[in-house]
Amino acid sequence: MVHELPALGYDYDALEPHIDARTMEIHHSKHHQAYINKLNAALEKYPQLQGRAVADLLADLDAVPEDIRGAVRNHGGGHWNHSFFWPLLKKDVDAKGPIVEAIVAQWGSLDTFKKEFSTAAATRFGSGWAWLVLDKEKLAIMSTPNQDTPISDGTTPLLGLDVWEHAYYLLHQNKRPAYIEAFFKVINWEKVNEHYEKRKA
Ligand code: MN3
Repeated sequence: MVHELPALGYDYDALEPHIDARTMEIHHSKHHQAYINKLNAALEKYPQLQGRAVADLLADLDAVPEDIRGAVRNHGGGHWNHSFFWPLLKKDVDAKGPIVEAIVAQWGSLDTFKKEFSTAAATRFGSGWAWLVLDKEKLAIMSTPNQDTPISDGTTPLLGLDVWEHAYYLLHQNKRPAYIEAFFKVINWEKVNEHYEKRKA
């Protein structure tokens, strides 16, 4: 057992009513755990890779042995993405700080950014993620399919939104836009600022 489920850092009901406790519990304790179990199973054959940070493996997937490359991409990606996602969620955090200033400088307003990010999240066909990334010092909105992660493209994720149905179906059923709207009420801008400042430093 190499990789382990990180603690959520808050209670399952901490994001109510925007994201419900049952969804958080299943998402964290079942879905995220499953990615970790399958990643660990794939790495069993390659003990030399077991001590490597999953971010390092994802940043250079071509260096991962071919027979487990897909598993590392999917389950390692799932582990990394969810570990990145949980701390991005917190209620009642004001949208302010250097990242918000940079967003306004680039998109003209936070509202315009929200619209474009929401479109990226809503139009990702099937399962995947929407992202705010730093791409060569420039902010960009992108989305990835499945559990693919911006790290594999060489960009630095600052904010991410899981748009797999398992992230919202219990509360919002098929209404992904309602979940995206709820997400904007629980963005932990302090954490997004942290990612941005760390990258700039
Ligand atoms: Mn998920």
